[in-house]
Amino acid sequence: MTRTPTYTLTPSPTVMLTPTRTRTWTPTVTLTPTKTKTTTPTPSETPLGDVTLSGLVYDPTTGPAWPIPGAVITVEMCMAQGFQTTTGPDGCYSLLLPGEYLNRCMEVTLHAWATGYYSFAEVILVADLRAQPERDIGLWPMELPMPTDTSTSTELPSNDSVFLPIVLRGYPSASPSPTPTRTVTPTPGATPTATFTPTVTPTQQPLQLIVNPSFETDEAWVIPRTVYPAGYSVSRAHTGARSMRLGLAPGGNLYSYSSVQQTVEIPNWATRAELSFYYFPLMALDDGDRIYFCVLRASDNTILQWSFWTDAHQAWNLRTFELRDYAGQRIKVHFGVRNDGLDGITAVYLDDVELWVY
Ligand SMILES: [Ca+2]
Ligand SMILES: [Ca+2]
Repeated sequence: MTRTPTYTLTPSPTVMLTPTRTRTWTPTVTLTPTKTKTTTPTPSETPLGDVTLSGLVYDPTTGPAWPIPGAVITVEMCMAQGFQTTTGPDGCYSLLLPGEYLNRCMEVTLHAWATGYYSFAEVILVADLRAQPERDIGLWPMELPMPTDTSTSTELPSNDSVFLPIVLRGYPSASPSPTPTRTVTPTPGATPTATFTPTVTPTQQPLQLIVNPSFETDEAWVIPRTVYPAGYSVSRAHTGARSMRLGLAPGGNLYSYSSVQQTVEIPNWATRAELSFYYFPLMALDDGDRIYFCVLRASDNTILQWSFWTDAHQAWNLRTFELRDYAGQRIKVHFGVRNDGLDGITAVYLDDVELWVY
């Protein structure tokens, strides 16, 4: 029943997990910011209110932080102005943000992207940015989501073209820059909550948005084509006869992602949007394998939030996520398992995925 950690990994030469992760950080590198401002940035002191944003861009799925070189970092200001740099060989970046721009904005948007990864975007209050200018960014690896052979593949765009950034640099400030009218008092440390004012229609009935929530038919769910795709399974079911298998069925071990997703539109009147699901994990702890859930923006697959975890409790576990932040948006709910190809293997059965909006 419990798998003994036999240490007989075949020394396959296709090792995907052993790039030399020695951080060859030669301190002479001093990342050359692609934007050479005439003012020489003095990174430490900021007499004019400049901020030097810096940090590490890494792959969070690989256990220890795995640096991503060549990632592009962009900060968009509230006016038509942006600043950009890339990460060095060690995955680190440094970007000078002039105070003359920062002081005109309540918040800025931090973007990061790299080839082979989902792009990242976060709105940050300028006050928070000043308080914490070191920002490490995790980028989630793409799984080459492609249409499944069967069906409704309309919302899967061709991959490579959708992550192009919008770099607004040096454009004449288009249309009077909206003066920030938000009455937010930026308490340091507070997470920037978007002040979204839903128009509540009290008579609205609760809705369940997930189609085919119990995986009893083949409709609605999209299974990205990976080296080991997810699949419908009759091995276990929380209700009905079937569930969705994520991860590896017993057999060999393989570095792989297995995932399933469905596109939904959260109504703009939603004040609550509770996603719930049951999952039955077959995994060992002390392994690099991960279960994960993420929310993607449907239009371009930008990852909006993610969570990954391990769970060795071999039972139907219930888990929930609150998705009301996406009211009025089309999103993809995306479930997956990442096997690291080492030690044990992980399979997770997913069933009864429901998204109730109120
Ligand atoms: Ca079922
Ligand atoms: Ca493993």
